[in-house]
Amino acid sequence: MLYAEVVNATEIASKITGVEVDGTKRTMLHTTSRDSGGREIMTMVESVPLAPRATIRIAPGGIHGMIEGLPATLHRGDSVRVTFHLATGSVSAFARVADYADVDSLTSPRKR
Ligand SMILES: [Cu+2]
Repeated sequence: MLYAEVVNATEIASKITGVEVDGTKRTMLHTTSRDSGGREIMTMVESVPLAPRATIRIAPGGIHGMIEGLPATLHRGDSVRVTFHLATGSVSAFARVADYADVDSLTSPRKR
């Protein structure tokens, strides 16, 4: 899974049209919702709108990056380059590799 916070620091509307994680096969954007039985279901999304000055949280229970083909060479604490493809260009950043046990503490909303 890929979790992140994407900030549009501009006055121009954009959208996230894809995401790539270096060394992996592919990453899809999914949303999370619940079916009538309360089970979590994931649906692929083509793009995520990014309004001017908006912050999108790619976090557990919501939009997330579903990574396929994660190499065994990646370990907890490593950094991996992530590239977001936007309607207005591409942006890269480094993401930290974490265990599932760390996810809650790493993705809880930041105190401001
Ligand atoms: Cu998913």
